[in-house]
Amino acid sequence: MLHRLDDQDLGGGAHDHPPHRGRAVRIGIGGPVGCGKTALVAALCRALRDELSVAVVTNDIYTTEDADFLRREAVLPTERIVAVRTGCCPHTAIRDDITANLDAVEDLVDQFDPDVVLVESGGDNLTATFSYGLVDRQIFVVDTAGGDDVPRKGGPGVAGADLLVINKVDLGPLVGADTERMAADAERVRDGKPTALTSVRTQPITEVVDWVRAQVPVAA
Ligand SMILES: Nc1nc2c(ncn2[C@@H]2O[C@H](COP(=O)(O)OP(=O)(O)OP(=O)(O)O)[C@@H](O)[C@H]2O)c(=O)[nH]1
Ligand SMILES: [Mg+2]
Repeated sequence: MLHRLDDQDLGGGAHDHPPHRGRAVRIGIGGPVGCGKTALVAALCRALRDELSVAVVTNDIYTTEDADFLRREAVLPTERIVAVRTGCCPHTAIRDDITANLDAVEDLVDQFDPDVVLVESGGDNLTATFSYGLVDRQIFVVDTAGGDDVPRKGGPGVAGADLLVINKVDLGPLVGADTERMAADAERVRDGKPTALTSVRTQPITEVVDWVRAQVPVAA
């Protein structure tokens, strides 16, 4: 089925949904397969867990690998990390039929009353975006290895996400990606919304941590 852009819940769609239960700010993290979403979630948990109450929902199609990784890395207590097995296209579970994700988020909200819930989407294509019925804000992640023309091509994730993260900057020179151009192209399509360049594996992600903190009323 083809979606019109305004069906995809980006661009102020938050106002069309009833308020969420609990005080938690729900932040969706989407982007193509392997761009570094789980690595970003791990880094955010490590950076914020001592000052904020954090919980995580992960999405995988067939496995619980991302949740297993986060638990193995002990980024949060085990019970604060919940896996949703979508069994279908990742974008369906975050945009069209959000029930399983909504249940997972609300269970965490009821149990822990967290300040922030991070919802990692399964890796998907450039058109995958979250319903604002599920999240309050969304981060879209792309990486230099996925091609430096990706930001120029735009699309709802790149253009509409509340924060765009261009990750794996450390790999830019190795794959011939011009990171500066990626950032400039992103700026052109993002209408003033922020973009962060990161190398989650090798550098602190201060800009992203500050952005998340700014979304959380108790931390701002
Ligand atoms: N060099 C480099 N590697 C990275 C960086 N961020 C993540 N990686 C690596 O990229 C691979 C994929 O990272 P993940 O965090 O699993 O990516 P993902 O987007 O969660 O993947 P899916 O959930 O399968 O879509 C892992 O081997 C990470 O260690 C980075 O900034 N630089
Ligand atoms: Mg992942």
